[in-house]
Amino acid sequence: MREEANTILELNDIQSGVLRPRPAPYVATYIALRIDDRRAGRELMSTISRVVTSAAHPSSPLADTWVSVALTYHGFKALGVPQKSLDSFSWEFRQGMAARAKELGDVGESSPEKWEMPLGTSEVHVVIAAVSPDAERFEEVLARARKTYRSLNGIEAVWRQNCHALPDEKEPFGFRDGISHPAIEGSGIPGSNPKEQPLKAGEFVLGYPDEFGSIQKTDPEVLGRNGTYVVFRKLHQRVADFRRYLNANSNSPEDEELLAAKMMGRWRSGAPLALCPFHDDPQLGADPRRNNDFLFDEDDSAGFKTPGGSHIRRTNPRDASIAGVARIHRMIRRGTAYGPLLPEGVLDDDGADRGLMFAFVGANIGRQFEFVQSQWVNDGIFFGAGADRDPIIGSNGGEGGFTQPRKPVRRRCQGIPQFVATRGGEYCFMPGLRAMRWLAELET
Ligand code: N7H
Repeated sequence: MREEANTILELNDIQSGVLRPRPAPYVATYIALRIDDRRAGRELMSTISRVVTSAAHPSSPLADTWVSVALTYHGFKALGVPQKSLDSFSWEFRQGMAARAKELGDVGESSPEKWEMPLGTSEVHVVIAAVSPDAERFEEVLARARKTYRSLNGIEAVWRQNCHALPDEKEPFGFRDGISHPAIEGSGIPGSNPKEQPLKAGEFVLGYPDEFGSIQKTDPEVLGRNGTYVVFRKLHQRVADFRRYLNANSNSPEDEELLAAKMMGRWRSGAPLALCPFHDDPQLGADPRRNNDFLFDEDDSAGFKTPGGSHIRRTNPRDASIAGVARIHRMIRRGTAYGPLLPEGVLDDDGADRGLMFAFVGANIGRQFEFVQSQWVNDGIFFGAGADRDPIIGSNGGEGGFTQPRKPVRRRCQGIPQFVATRGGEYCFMPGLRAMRWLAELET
C-alpha cells in the first residue's frame, strides 16, 4: 500500500460512475443529446449537476438510480467553452473516435460511415448514462429526465441505447463479465486482484500524480480536476458465428468449452484458467474474493494454462513478459450488454442486434484505450505472436489465427472470422461536479 495515505481523492467531486462498480442486476440506458442553444445547454449542466451522485455516496438520491454525464469535444464547444480551454484537453479527445478509426481497427463494416447516426459526428454533444436496479424505478427516473430536457428548448435527444446486466453478469457470448477491476490509490474502493499493487490515482482521474509522477491539468484547472475521459463503443456481437466457429473447431462439447475458455482466458462461469486450467469451477467463477487472484509469470510464463493470445491476457498481461509495461495501460471498464440473448444451442443468426456497450474510463485515451486496442487487441507482436489478433474481439476478417501452447505440440486455430463489429462510439470527458457547475455558469 505504498503512499496510499499520500493521495486523498476528492471523492465528493468525482462522478460516482468513475470509481464505483455497479451492482448487478440492473437496467441501463445511454442517451445522446445535441445542444442547439448554448443557454439551454448550460441550464442542462446545472440541472444534471444536482442529480449526479458523487463517488463519496454509496447510495443515490434518485430512487437508487445512478446518472452519469459526459461531454464530447463538440459538446464543450456547443456550451461555449473558450478555445484555450478546449486546447488544454488531450489530442485524441479533440480528434474524436471517428477520426481515429484506422488506428482502432474500425475499418470495413466497422468504419464510421456505417455507424448508427449520429454517432461519430459533430451532432453528439452530451452522453447521459442512467443505471437502475429494475425497470420500474428506471422508468420513473427517465420520465423525470425526459420532462427536464424537453422543457429546455434547444436540447434534442439524438440517440438512445437500452442495456442490461443479468444477475450473473453474462454477456451475449455467454461469459461472465465485470470481474477484473484495478485498485486505485486513495479511492478506498478495493480492486479485484489482491496481487495487483494499486495504481496511482492520476491514471484514472485528472489533477493527481500518475504512474510517471505527472499531473494532468486543464485551463482553467477546475474544468478538468476530478474529471476523466470516457470512451463509449457500441459493439455488435455475432453470437451465432462465434458458436459455429467453436463447434467446427472442436471434437466434443467439452472440447468446445475448452476452446472458448482458451480464447477468453476464463471459463464462461468466470473461473480463470490460471486457477483451474482443466475444468470449469462455477463456484470459483462467482467468488469475487478468488476469481481474479492470480498473475501469469510465476507458473505460466509460456501460456500453457492461459494462452498469451487469449482476450484477458492480451488486454491485461499482468506480470507476463511482454514488450513494455502492463501497468501503464490499465483501464476501468463499465461494459453493459444490450439486445436479446440468442437462445442456448441456436447456431443460426436470427438477425437481432445484440452486443456490448463497452465503456472505458481512464485519464489517458491514447496510452490506455487506444494502445490496448491497437497494439494488444489488433496485433500480436508485443508477446511474440506476429500479426495474430484477439480471437474474440480482434478485427479478424476470416484470417485470424490463435495459438494454444500445448505439449507435445501446440494447437493452432485458423480462419477466425470477425465476431465483433463496431456500430459507433464517442470519446467523451466526464467532468467533476464542480466543473459541471463551472460549465453551467459560463457567460459569453
Ligand atoms: Fe473485454 N466478453 O464479455 O466476452 N472482456 N470484452 N474488452 N476486457 C473481459 O475480467 C468482452 C473489450 C478488457 O484484467 C472479460 O471482467 C467483449 C475491449 C480488459 O484480466 C470478458 C467485448 C477492450 C479486461 C470480456 C470486449 C477490452 C477484459 C473477462 C466486446 C479494450 C480485463 C471478465 C464485445 C480495448 C482483463 C473480466 C483482466 C475482460 C468480454 C471488449 C478490455 C468476458 C464481449 C474493446 C482490460
